[in-house]
Amino acid sequence: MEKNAKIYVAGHRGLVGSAIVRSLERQGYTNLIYRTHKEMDLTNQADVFRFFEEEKPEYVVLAAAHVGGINANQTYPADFIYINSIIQCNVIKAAHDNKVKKLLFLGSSCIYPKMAHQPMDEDQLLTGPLEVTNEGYAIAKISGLEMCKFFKQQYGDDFISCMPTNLYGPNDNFNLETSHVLPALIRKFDDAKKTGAPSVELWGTGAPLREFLYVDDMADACVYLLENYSGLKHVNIGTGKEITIKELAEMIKRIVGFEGEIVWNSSMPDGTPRKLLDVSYLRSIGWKEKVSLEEGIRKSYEWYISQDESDLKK
Ligand code: GFB
Repeated sequence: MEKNAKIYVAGHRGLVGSAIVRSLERQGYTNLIYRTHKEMDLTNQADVFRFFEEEKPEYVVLAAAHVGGINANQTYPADFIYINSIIQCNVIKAAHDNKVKKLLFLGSSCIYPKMAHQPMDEDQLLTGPLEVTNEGYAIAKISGLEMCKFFKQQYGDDFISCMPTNLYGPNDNFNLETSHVLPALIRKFDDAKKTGAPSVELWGTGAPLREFLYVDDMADACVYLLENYSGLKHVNIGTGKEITIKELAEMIKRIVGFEGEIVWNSSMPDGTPRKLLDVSYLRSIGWKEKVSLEEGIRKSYEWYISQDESDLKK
């Protein structure tokens, strides 16, 4: 990928998109283009097709998606399946029609079968029933992965996909109704520390295991795949390490400095018991993460307290 190649990052203001912009700029890519949601509605096919015809990007990172944690996914499945399906159909088709050299599509580890053999290698996709709390999102994302594969098979488009584990870091979503667990816990413990609350309520039992990758490591892996990978199969991106939600909560509680109690609300869903990625393929092509969970949480908390409160809690 030439350093002056025209690279369109869809979703450039989100958790992953903003990290990919930082990574590309850090690695000397100077010709990045993006549009805010106000400037271009990715669910509007005419807008997307016009943008691609006018701008003719050479490379596309499709990091725009309608995302959320377990509660949002369970509550709004129609939104998750519709919005994500429309966005990816518009962008993938426009990329094909305008002869984009390469497109990277982002899946998510939660789209593997609920009871997939752990750790989950890439061949386990579509081998069993999905986790019900995020079925809408998962079906949309699976169809996006498959669409890239079929455009490669039928037309020879260099459209590749990756499958990231749970991500966190700067520009994360801290809204307690729609966020993922790690940012939710940073906010809950920070709020409780500030208000002197005696306890913090967390969801589920704390028993599920999750894998977490700092978003700047994820972004570096995406750029690495853009530069080095053109295979048919999606590539898992993760650390290969997992932690229980209870252990995660204790770690974030300590880093934030909250000294009260943790109360588990078991009326809230645990979701899938484990979703550990097998990252041996990514390792075999030479990539490994740099930021540990402890360091990543510290960086995320520092970013969180440096932000304007009102912006964070939309
Ligand atoms: O991160 P999370 O919302 O989604 O929840 P998933 C992970 C675990 O943390 C669940 C528990 O067992 C939650 O019950 N948890 C405890 C909490 N306290 C909280 C809290 O205050 N907020 C949240 N959000 N969780 C998502 C998928 O699954 O994984 C998405 O639903 C996406 O589609 C994402 O793919 C990566 O990890 O269970």
